Amino acid sequence: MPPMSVFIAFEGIEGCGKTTQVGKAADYLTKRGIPFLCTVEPGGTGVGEELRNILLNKVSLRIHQMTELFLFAADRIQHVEEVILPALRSGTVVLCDRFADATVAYQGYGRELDIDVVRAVNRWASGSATPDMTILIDLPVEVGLERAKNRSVRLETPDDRFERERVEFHRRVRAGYLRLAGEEPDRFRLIDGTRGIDAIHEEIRGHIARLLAR
Ligand code: Z5A
Repeated sequence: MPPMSVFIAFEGIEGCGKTTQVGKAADYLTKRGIPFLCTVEPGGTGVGEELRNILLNKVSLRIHQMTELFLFAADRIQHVEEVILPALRSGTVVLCDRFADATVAYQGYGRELDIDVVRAVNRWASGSATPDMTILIDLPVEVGLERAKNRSVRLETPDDRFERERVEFHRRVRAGYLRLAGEEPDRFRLIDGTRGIDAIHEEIRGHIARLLAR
């Protein structure tokens, strides 16, 4: 198999099933013998892990919305430079659980920051890294939050800063994502996330196979 520098991002609201589908996509690439890397934002680097802890778990910290925007940007700069670009340069498929569209959806539409400012910060933080394909797993907010809630109960983990947000916040995020997908139909693949895990994977696998065949 020749080296493949392909960047695929997975996006969607809380509990949409991204992480599950990144795992299934990784299994598929393993079976095909294609070198890949799974990574995540926030996180994906040592610095990113520290930032993730602040951004998600420090629920008692009052984080200004612009501070939040720049912390996600800082995480992305480190991630792009340390992980994503080196992997792409070495001919590896990168599967990334959230990337820059999450900042537009959450900080732009969710927090209602100026979209032009968010996009400018994003351009600067992402540098030359742009996903070749973005898988957007869409489903009603109530379904995603219910899944996330059940998982928290099962794993006995406390809600993070985003899980504590009101349902209206998550509705704005979902609408923002759908708007982004409408603006860039060539890059986005809109997936109905209300179906079973295997049906969703089959559709995503088809998109990945077609992208790799190009
Ligand atoms: N954030 C931001 O604000 N700005 C940014 O720029 C970036 C991120 C990059 C990261 O949290 C938070 O950071 C995120 C946005 C913000 N917060 N929110 N909301 P995270 O990484 O901890 O969590 P997440 O990214 O939101 O993902 P998640 O909650 O872990 O969910 P998921 O990855 O979409 O879903 P999952 O873990 O694959 O599945 C959730 C549960 O549903 C699990 O029990 C599965 O077994 C189950 N599941 C999955 N698929 C199905 C189907 N098809 N049917 C039934 N059940 C399913």
